[in-house]
Amino acid sequence: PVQAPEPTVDGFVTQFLRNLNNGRGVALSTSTANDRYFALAATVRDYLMARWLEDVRRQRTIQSKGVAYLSAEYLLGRQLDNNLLATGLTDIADEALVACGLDLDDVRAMEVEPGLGNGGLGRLAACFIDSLATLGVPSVGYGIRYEYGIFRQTFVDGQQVEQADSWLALGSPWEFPHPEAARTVSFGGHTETYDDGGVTRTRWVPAWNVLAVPYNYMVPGYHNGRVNTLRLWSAQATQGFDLRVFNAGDYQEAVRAQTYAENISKVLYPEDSTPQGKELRLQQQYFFVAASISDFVNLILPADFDLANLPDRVIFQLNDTHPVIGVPELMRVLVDEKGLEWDAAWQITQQCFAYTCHTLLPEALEVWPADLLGRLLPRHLEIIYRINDEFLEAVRERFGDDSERIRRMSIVSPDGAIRMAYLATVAGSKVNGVAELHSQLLREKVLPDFDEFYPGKFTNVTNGVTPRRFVKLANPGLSRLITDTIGAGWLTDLDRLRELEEYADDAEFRSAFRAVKSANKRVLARTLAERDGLTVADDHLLDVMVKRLHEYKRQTLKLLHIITEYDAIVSGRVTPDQVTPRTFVFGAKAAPGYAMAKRIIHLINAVGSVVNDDPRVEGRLKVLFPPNYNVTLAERIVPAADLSEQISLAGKEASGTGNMKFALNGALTIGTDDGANVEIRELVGDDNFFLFGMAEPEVADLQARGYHPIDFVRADENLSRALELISSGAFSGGDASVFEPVVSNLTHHDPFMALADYTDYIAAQKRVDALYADQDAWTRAAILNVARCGFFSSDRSMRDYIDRIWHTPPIL
Ligand code: DL6
Repeated sequence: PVQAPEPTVDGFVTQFLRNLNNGRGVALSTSTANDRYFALAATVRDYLMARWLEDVRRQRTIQSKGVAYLSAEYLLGRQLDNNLLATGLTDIADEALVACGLDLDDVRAMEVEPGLGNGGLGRLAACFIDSLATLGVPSVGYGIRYEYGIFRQTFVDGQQVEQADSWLALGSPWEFPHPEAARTVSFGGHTETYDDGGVTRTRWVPAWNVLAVPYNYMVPGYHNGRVNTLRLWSAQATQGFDLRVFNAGDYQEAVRAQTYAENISKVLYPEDSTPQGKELRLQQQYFFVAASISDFVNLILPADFDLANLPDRVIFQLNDTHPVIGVPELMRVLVDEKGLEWDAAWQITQQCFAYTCHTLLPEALEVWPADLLGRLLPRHLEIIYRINDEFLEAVRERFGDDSERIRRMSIVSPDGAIRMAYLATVAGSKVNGVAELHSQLLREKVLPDFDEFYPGKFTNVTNGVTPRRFVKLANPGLSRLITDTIGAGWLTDLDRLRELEEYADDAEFRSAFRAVKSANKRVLARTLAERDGLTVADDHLLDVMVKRLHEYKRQTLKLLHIITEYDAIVSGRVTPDQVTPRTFVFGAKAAPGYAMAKRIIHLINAVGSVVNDDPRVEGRLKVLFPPNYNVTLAERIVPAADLSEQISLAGKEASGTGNMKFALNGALTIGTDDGANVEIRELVGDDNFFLFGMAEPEVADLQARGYHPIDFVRADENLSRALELISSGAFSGGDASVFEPVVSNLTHHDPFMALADYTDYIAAQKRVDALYADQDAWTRAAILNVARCGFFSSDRSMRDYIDRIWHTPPIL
């Protein structure tokens, strides 16, 4: 075992300089900022290394049950500060750099965040692995090391332009490649039967292979000396290139196979994208899942391990449908490779998987055309068919020959596609949704037949966020105030925030709390000025909507509110001083293939330009839309926000996790009864939450009665005026055609009923204004939000998974 360097300023300086000299091959005087960042990261790694090696060793020796978290996305955010925090080295590093004549801020700015996720689902995975390490639960996060993460967003004339995110251009100091532990992953070909000593068996004869090379990342627990592993797979061709073809001068052909293979981990798949990417997406999914299962079964388990005991050793958690192809893969490994009988293998498989669903949108539940699956993974398709046959047989035994039910429950849809959520539900020991309401709707509306068939299989685990990153790192001022008030220890026991309740009426605490918020606004102002040249007024109510751009999340509803406020002033119906000064902040990326979402981004920017340039609303209304919203920017925006916009149509947002981050940082929520908003409101109390809009049953009812958005336009003059302003070309230089599709979609279809909720939303915004006018009352409500939201720690989520699904105790 290695010895960790001395945890002193001198020890740190020595190690840092050693890493600069020996690791980067430069002297301090000739080093670049990037050299220093790499040397600093290496130094932090050196402090973690002994613990990591010890944890890996211990987990292998004890062989207790652990979690293999299978996720196609990990939206990690920057690592340096998180790892310094976990090791308790932040102050030492700060002083050490000063001793070297350097500034930690300058070095920290060099880090490029690995954007290996699209949004909430990937960020949740990152929070979960942080909490698992902090709880000391043996676990490995498995995923893909995309060479290009989520695209970098820029705006050209207000429209989104995507650029490749080459986050690895300068390398990453946090990863440890292990080509010697590469796994071979196969594709294509056919299956055949053969005689195995009198038993007829099936084998897969694949057509092509790729290598999956693991890159390990440390996942340190907070102040507990534990370090888990995140293992991301990178695709490599089995053969670099064909020398014969190369020598014959056909250079392109010589590397064709290599390019094809390496495309698999080239780029993070943007959801809602084009069908052309579909095959590649399935390749990605199988690639990382097959490599991970092989890694666990062939490398982590001892050679003499009795696979009948696999459920005592691992639970593969399926993070959404993306890794569900792991179910037939484990069956294939157990039956074809390890020689187990089908029934025994199926028993094991059913205990080794659990499935988390993250959506209620039918289009987000993946289905794979059988011909595509059969072409790429012929053996897996056979296995899925057999699982389905046996499952439907069991359904028939229970319910008789109810052909309608059989059709509804079949893993294979009537048009021959494989429904991955159904496969996961049949195979999983448990199925969970991600908030109470979501889990309920999942049982009642998405998978009701399965709920009936498998009593007790469905459960809920409400999402959470890590307080280390999203309170301590993002909001040092608030963290200090909390610790000064209730003492240390709350960061790993977030329920203790309750102790703050009694300070909600304490004038001194309230003023300190307000001072923190103001300071955070100034930090955000500096960040946005440097990053995007934007200015933020510090006396405005900061009204924030940051999340993926999707119609169900209803950024258009927010826009209609802004336009209404703007219209009221410029039409003279109110005087500017009757309007609460507000800065509206948006952050959102639209999937590149999602035309309506991109048009809405264009409209936000267009409204922003007009509002921001109009002297009649100066000092009253401002719209900011910094491009390329990511975790790093979230860490600045969230602590500065006063108002958190969580305004999806009820029944559409599975949970939301942004809503939790804002509440924990003292923003008040304006929101619908959707996802985890419901639980936030229950906890913080109705007086400290601005509820509006239809609840899910009302939505269903309106849908059933027939929704005509135009009725709502006719009924509310403010709404018709706002829409008319867009239609008139007021935000598009007089050209009415530019945003006509948005208006026409809203007034004729409005699939997410923004117009139906508009009037109530505006009324709720008036309540926001009224409360904000009373700063004491507002601050009190903000404090109570912080005090009552400890439930939303991802540590609690992990405990719930452990109790309800995994049964994996921490190892001490
Ligand atoms: O569970 C994490 C996160 C939830 O908080 C969001 O509500 C949900 O939209 C998101 N789901 C996805 C999956 N696909 N879709 N849509 O990203 O998961």
